[in-house]
Amino acid sequence: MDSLFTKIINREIPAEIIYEDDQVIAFNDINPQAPFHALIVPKKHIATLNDISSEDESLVGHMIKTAAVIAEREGFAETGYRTVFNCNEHGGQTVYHIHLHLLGGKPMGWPPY
Ligand code: IU
Repeated sequence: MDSLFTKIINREIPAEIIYEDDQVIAFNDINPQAPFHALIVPKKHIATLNDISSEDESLVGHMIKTAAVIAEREGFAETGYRTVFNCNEHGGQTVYHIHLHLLGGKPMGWPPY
């Protein structure tokens, strides 16, 4: 069955898409935890970080580079931002299609709990 994010990629459910190329899509999180909160999602379905294979390494690097490009475009690259991959239950993962959270626009706390 398609993941929720595959449905967004296929335009079967709506999202505010802010970036797209042949490998990834990025859209605003529906429950933002910062003034700016987007998700960078690979078009290839990979359930968790544990399922990344060696052939996916450049794709994951591209996800991170995309976060940096969006941060620059949004104007908070210099002040800074937070990127997060949640993995499985203890990591707080709720959607089983890997995604990189990009949060910006305010100072972030640490540790994140
Ligand atoms: P998590 O790392 O798996 O917990 O992140 C899932 C995110 O997906 C979470 O921040 C949700 O607010 C977000 N999200 C979304 O943007 N659109 C949706 O339709 C659904 C969840 I369901």
